[in-house]
Amino acid sequence: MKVQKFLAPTLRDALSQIKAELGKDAIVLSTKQLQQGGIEVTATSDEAEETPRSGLRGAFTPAPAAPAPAPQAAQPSLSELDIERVMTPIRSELRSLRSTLRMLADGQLDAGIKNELTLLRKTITTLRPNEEPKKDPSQELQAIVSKNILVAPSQKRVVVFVGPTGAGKTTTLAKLAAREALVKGKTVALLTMDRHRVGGLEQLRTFSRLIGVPLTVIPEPAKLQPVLQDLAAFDRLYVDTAGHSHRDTAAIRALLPAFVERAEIEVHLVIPAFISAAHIDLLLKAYAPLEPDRLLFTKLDESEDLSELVRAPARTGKPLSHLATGQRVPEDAEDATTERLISLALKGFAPEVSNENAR
Ligand SMILES: Nc1nc2c(ncn2[C@@H]2O[C@H](COP(=O)(O)OP(=O)(O)OP(=O)(O)O)[C@@H](O)[C@H]2O)c(=O)[nH]1
Ligand SMILES: [Mg+2]
Repeated sequence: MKVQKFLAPTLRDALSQIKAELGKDAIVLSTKQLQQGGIEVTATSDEAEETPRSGLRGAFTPAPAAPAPAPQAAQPSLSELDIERVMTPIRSELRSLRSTLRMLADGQLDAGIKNELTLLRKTITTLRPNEEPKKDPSQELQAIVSKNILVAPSQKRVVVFVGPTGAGKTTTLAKLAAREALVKGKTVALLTMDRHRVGGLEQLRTFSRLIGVPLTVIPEPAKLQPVLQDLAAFDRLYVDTAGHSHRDTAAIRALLPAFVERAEIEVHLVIPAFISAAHIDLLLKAYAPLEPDRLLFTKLDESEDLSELVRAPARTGKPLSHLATGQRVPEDAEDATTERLISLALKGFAPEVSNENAR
């Protein structure tokens, strides 16, 4: 018996090969669809060895059955059987393709593709912050400026400074009082509600003597209003308070009795320019009960990033009144203007070069 395997791209080619090699009476024993493509056909030329199990008979002619050969017409042609064997995996492949096409038509695969896209989009979004080109800060700030009021001068007779400890309240108060009294020739008085800080009163007393204006100590917040009436003859009254961190909300609220009558009073929240935007927002929140009318930034000379000078008033809706740029009284204070804020936010603070240093 000669059993031989034939590899061919199609069954038709395989059968041609078998016919050429084993003759037209060859019997196909098995066929196998190959994964890499093509077909493997095992065939024999020995009709005596044929087994009935396969039902695979001679590829080209029916094999004669030993005892009583069945009539040829009653059996399917061998070629058909072979083709059927080959067709089974092809049919299953077609079925799978058909179901894939149906899924496509139903949009089920679409959902899969959508999920893939969503994942891709998420990945791209997480990458984007590093990839995005940086915005032009000047354009960004100009856009803020065009939509918001950033500055407003002091408009009321009584100016009260509140804010965190060491922000520069007392020093800035002295600068402004000196300017009003000495430069503008206004009648000015200093008042203080700060009874906490060691040396605080002495500090203010020194300033009042230097500027030549009276100082009144307010023993408790509720006493502010009557004193304001007593000092009705003065053009400007500057009121100092003790510093409180944003965490000390009780102490901040304790100042409320001073503000029962607000018509004459303007509250300025004094903030060191070097603190973060988040810290500024915490201060705004903590001091909200006192309803600050203005923000006042100090210590510009100690700060690197001054963009909050533009951003904070836009974000909070509270305009800036003044800026403090150093320790010198009264020189290191100025009125806030929009142009100055943009310049400071973009270029930072540049201290004046004194003649002494220049030499
Ligand atoms: N570099 C710089 N220092 C400043 C500025 N303003 C105030 N200071 C200094 O900051 C320190 C604290 O200033 P004060 O005016 O006492 O601050 P305060 O807010 O009254 O402080 P408390 O009363 O303790 O809450 C002092 O040494 C000031 O000279 C400023 O604009 N720039
Ligand atoms: Mg003080």
